[in-house]
Amino acid sequence: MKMTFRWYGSNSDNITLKQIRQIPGMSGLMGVLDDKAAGEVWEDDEIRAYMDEVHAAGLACEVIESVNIHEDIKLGLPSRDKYIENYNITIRNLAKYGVKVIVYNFMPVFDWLRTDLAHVIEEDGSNSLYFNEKDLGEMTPLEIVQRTAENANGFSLPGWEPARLKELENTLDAYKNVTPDDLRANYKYFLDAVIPVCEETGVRMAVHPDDPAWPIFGLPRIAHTAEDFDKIVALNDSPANAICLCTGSLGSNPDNDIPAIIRHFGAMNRIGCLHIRNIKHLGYHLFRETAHLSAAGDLDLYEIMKAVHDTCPDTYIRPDHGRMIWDEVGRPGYGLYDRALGAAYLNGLWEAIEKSAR
Ligand code: DNO
Repeated sequence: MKMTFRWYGSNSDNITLKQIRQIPGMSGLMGVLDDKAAGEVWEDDEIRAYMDEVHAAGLACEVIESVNIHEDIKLGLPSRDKYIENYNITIRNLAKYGVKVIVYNFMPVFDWLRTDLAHVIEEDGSNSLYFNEKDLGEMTPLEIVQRTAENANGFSLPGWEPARLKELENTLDAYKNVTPDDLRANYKYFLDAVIPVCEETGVRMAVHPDDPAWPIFGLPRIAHTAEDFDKIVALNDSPANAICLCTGSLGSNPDNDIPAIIRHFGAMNRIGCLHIRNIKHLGYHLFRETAHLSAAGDLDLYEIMKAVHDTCPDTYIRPDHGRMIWDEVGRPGYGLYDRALGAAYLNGLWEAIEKSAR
């Protein structure tokens, strides 16, 4: 297992590489070029600048996140071929700098969605990301976008790039007649075009689950259950067509048995990497994010790490979203302290699992 940390680049993150390097057991990053719009080529020199900085800090970066898919690809428009060509150039460019896994998602319009980015947890005064579907009922998609941007402490949020969301109403409209099967067909077209480039360059595509794990705003969503992922891996039968198994996203639906899902896809060699966090279910389509500790939420992190150990022990993981603690002000979900505690905890579980397996 390689422990990694998401870092947004020195222009966009208030956390330094030195701080990340000092977290025990940290091997590298899940990196991102934070200012790239969906559909744009990630240029060679931009990637080199990011990697040079990361390597100089003594960290690796073999996973890159949020190489976002242009909506025209998801919608299956004729213009998709141009964006797919750009995507393939980006894959080749990333591979040149040692990238082995690209995390992306195939969610229409919205990436992850929350109704509160700083919900106070009464027991200890920390705060975390929170979702209550009832609160959505009163908000239009445009309002939720505005509110999310306003509450982000001035930071950009992955998946909420202003350029992409500017055209929101038109985009929502374009999805009106797109069924889940249409979306899957467009997805297959995309995979069939990029997976050969991945195979040639030694890169794996790792799709992030829908977050939360159900359809929102009436949009088609096709990546939130084990059955969905069975269909996805069958769309293109290559190990390069893999999953970024995000425990918190899938875990937002209590019916998803996360350790079983990891074992299933791990045994098939279809897990490219994992995002690991815990959540607490508070009601129907209502949850908040918690500390990583099993006892803090409803997911069993020991069973999750054991499933990783047993089926995909060489994979990359990162502590996903943390709470805001110790008066930290930062990017919602992506502060330093609670994610560092999460890494330490996951490393502790890993050491115990490894030693007891000997
Ligand atoms: C949210 C992240 C996601 C993820 C993208 C990949 O916090 O986990 O934004 O990186 O879905 O495209």
